[in-house]
Amino acid sequence: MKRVLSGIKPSGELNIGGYGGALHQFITIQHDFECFFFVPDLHAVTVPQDPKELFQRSKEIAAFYIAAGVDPNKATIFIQSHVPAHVELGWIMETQTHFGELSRMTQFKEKSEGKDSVSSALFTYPALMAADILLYQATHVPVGEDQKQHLEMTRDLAMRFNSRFEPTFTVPEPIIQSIGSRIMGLDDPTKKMSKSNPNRNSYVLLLDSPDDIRKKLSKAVTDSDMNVRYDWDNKPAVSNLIEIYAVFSGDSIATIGRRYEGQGYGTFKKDLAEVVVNKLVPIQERYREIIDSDELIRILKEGAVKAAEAAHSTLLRAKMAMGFVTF
Ligand code: AQP
Repeated sequence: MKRVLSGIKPSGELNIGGYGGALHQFITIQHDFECFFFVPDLHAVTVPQDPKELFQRSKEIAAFYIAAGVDPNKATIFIQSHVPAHVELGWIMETQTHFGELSRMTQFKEKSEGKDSVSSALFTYPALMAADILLYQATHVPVGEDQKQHLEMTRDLAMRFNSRFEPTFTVPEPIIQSIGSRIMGLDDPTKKMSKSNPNRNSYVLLLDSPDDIRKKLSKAVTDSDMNVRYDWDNKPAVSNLIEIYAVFSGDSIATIGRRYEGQGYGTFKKDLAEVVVNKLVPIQERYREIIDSDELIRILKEGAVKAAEAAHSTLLRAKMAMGFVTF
């Protein structure tokens, strides 16, 4: 059975980067895989979070999964901290992880750069991520470019554990989509579009009003060439916008290139905004129906029970393999 685990951290308001790199994929893969889509709240707290915001954002991310089209009857949707097995296997994974490996993680280097102090959990984050994936015996993990290194480490840890003790974990494969796996900031195409960027014009939020979406996309940086062409080496800002267009319209890069050949940026940016608005408005409507509903609570409670059942047998096997006393 092919199984997927993936999630989006509740570390800020969801933007079209997370949509392109994750959520958008969830909708299609749910038909081909048994899916576990979780809200990694334990990962979010590796950097300081305001408690009220964390509470709200965790519900928001789950509501967006459903609003964007994840079917809770097909996929299991749950909040990570509702399944304690994550923390328990996370600790076990830490015991198998080398300090040097963690030190090489580029995300840790980026997130700790220039900070006086960071939590030790930010450093050991990849061990918890490995536990998340391995608990469910996931065969596949959809990842954005930036998570490739962490998934590689998950694979190493699974193989290390399997050979040191006994075969326990499935070694997962990445699914990296060619389009939308790295959506860059609207203000700077050399930086990934990120929830935690303080510049609100660097991203379009999934909850932005149609007017704000239009404004932000019209202000997005381009270049002085005035030619809509997909060429990451020479035209990264425009290539990024073309990629966003492709994710939100479903059109291929070649089709978009042909459509806007010789037309300059004005028309292209206006059409791009309409493509994004048309996709987001129905998602926003469904989101507003469910965010404060009993339906959402029911889905999350049922999801936690199903996830805990699936996680339990792996955790038990891992503990037995290591020699823990289990009854
Ligand atoms: N800009 C992006 N382009 C493509 N994929 C992206 N992802 C996130 N941003 C982009 C992918 O979405 C999945 C979930 O990401 P996440 O929110 O859990 O973590 P993140 O990558 O750390 O997201 P942010 O927005 O950068 O959050 P902060 O600023 O809080 O760290 C992942 O597969 C990710 O690759």
